[in-house]
Amino acid sequence: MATRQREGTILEPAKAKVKPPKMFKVLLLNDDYTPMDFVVAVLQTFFSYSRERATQIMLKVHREGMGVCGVYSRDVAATKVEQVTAFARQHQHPLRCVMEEAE
Ligand code: TYC
Repeated sequence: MATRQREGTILEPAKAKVKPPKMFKVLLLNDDYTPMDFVVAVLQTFFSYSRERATQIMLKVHREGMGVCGVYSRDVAATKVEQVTAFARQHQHPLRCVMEEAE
C-alpha cells in the first residue's frame, strides 16, 4: 500500500525483484574413442563423484548418448565445460562436454 509522507511524496512499497539465477546443466556426450576409465576420472576429478557413482554416470552416457554431470550457475557450468574440454584435449581424447539451461 502506498504511504503518504508529510511532504506529499508517495512511496510505493519495494517490489520483490530478485529472481532466482538461471541454472545450467553440464552434459557429457558419448563418442566411440574416449576410454571409459578416462570418463570416470573426469567425473571424479571435476564433479567430485565417487568412483562407483562416476562409473554409473559414464555407463549411462555410453548407453544413452548423453548424461547430466551436474547443475550449476552459468559461470561455474562454463568453467566445468572449459576444464573438462581442456583436460580431454591434453590427453588427445574427443570427449565433448556442453552446457544447456536447466528448466
Ligand atoms: N563410448 C566410450 C567407449 O566405449 C566410452 C564413453 C563414455 C565415451 C562416455 C564418452 O562421455 C562418454 N570407450
